[in-house]
Amino acid sequence: MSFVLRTRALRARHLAVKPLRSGVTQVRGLQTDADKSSPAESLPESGSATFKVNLPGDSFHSYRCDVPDPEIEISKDGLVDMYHKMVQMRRMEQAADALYKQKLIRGFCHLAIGQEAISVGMEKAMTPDDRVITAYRCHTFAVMRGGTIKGVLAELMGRQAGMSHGKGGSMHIFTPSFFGGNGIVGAQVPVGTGIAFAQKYLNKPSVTFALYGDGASNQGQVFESYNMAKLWNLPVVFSCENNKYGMGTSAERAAMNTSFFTRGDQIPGLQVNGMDILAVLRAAQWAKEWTVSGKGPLVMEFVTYRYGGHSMSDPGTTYRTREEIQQVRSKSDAIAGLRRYILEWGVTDEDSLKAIDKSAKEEVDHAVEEAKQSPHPDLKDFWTDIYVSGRPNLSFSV
Ligand SMILES: Cc1ncc(C[n+]2csc(CCOP(=O)(O)OP(=O)(O)O)c2C)c(N)n1
Ligand SMILES: [Mg+2]
Repeated sequence: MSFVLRTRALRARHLAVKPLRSGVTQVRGLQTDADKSSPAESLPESGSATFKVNLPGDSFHSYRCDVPDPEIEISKDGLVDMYHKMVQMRRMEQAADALYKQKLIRGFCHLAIGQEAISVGMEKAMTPDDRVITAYRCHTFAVMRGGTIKGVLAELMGRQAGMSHGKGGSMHIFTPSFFGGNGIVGAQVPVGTGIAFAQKYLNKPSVTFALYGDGASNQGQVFESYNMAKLWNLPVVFSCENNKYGMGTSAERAAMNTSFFTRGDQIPGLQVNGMDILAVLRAAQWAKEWTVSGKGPLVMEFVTYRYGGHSMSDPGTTYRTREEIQQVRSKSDAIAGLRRYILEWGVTDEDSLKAIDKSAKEEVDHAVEEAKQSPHPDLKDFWTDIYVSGRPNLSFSV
């Protein structure tokens, strides 16, 4: 084929796989509404007593394994707690957006507005012994894993009160169970596999969730990690947040197989409605049971969406339409979905939810003010926290 013909053929193919501009690219057959679960029994009086909820059967798709039982036990307090956390996380990210526009945050800033159900829902299934490692869209995970809103915002602003004393930025935020915040696309996946290796080596009954994006899924080091994890049956859940885009490129244009949960070859996989927090929670519980019982790794795909651009420097509307974003917001927003569960199931009333919204705003406003008051690091501290001095203590804390 001549060069011209081949170029034309490639262009035709490229156009054929381009997502329709008129609507969101749907993941075949997976239910992505945020509010289609329903209680299987009447709700108890007590806030702490659990009751059963049925998830729609098509909240999950599986590969080389059975889907989890689409039933979950949750309490009224548990639902309200998750609502509070999701609202807090959205407010925190919105505050970061505003601080960036005020030039109080400089450099890169990647927000997870739209994806809150994943960090908040997963956390509910985890214990402090479990480990999490993510890419750069990490602020909400850092708070869920023991960080603070003030610590994240101050870190983004480069202040001493930041979780890395203002010297790391969003891609260098850690807690004892959260291993960052990593800027090199995909690089956290082999590191997460190594953490899971240590968990297995030390006989810990815990799991590592290694998060990465749909774009990162095409990285060679991700497949190398899959291979070693399956060879050694490590307790790692490769957790792909499929928000449909890697920077300005849709998953359809970047990946030969967009069913990310099937990409582990011998590793079983699960695709999950990442907009219904109850589906996320159920999937994370199931994945934890699977890995801790010694069955080896899993590849989990959370189907989600980011409302904003890739980072603050991307308006996010040149490679997708405003209607597409609006359609997801109005149909699948995770916070609106949980709000509807709480109100329709009679967990609490509208006024209580408004009070939670108000207190979440106040908590974040307060954190912003405190972070602003914190000074920048001293010049002398620029040379600390770089190497471990002397003989490092090699006892692991995984
Ligand atoms: C090794 C490497 N290649 C390229 C980049 C530039 N880059 C930053 S983010 C990104 C897209 C990643 O998309 P995805 O994995 O889907 O994550 P999302 O931003 O959607 O959360 C790219 C290509 C990078 N940081 N590292
Ligand atoms: Mg992505």
